[in-house]
Amino acid sequence: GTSSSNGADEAFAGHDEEQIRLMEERCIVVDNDDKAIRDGSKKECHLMTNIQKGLLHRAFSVFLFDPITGKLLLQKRAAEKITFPNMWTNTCCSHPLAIKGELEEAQQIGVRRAAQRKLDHELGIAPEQVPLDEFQFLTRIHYLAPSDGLWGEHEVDYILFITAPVTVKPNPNEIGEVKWVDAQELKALMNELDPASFTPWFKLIASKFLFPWWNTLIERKTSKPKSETAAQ
Ligand code: DMA
Ligand code: MN
Repeated sequence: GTSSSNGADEAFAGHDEEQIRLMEERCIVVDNDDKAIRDGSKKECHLMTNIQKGLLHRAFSVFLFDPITGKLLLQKRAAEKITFPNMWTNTCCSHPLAIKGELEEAQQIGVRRAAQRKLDHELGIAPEQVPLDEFQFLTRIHYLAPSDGLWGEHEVDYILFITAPVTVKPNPNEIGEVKWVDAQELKALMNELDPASFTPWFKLIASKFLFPWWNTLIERKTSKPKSETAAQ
């Protein structure tokens, strides 16, 4: 509302109240070596004026696969999102928060906790369906991407894969649509739609890493006994 401090802020003009509220979350500001420096609001971290001065924060990108079909769950970001609205992207992205449990770095535990929290918030996936030790950490990527001029991303992004049977109930404030795709279906979708229909980080990950990793996942599933596949 107009009485809140955010309501008077012209950076938020025309945006969704709930998404404005979420801009108060405390992200983890990091240096180029991903060393935590301090906390910073989600708003501060995503304004291009700050990003242009070098402000960088920690994030994660989850790719969730169905254990039976091997398909990847995609989401189309809701129209309500302040950054990158209406774009197709990987299963779930967000930020570990500057709170005790999510600042913890051993075995990427803080990032895993944040991933579990946001899979529930965005997709209604129960935390028990995505146990923390089931997330496979692939790598971290450092990237910068403007959204609309005012807003953008500049992150150290932890890429997490997980293969798990899940029940999905999307939160309409976060997600417009979901879709399960195999690798061929994803390639067809990426050829068919305008490149601007996909988030920049998803295109980056899809062009550099996704397909070979996805193949490895399928090979592991089809060529190893279950006991070995389950081992990390
Ligand atoms: C931010 O995702 C993280 C990456 C890797 C782009 P997001 O904009 O979906 O974050 P949130 O869901 O917290 O708004
Ligand atoms: Mn971010």
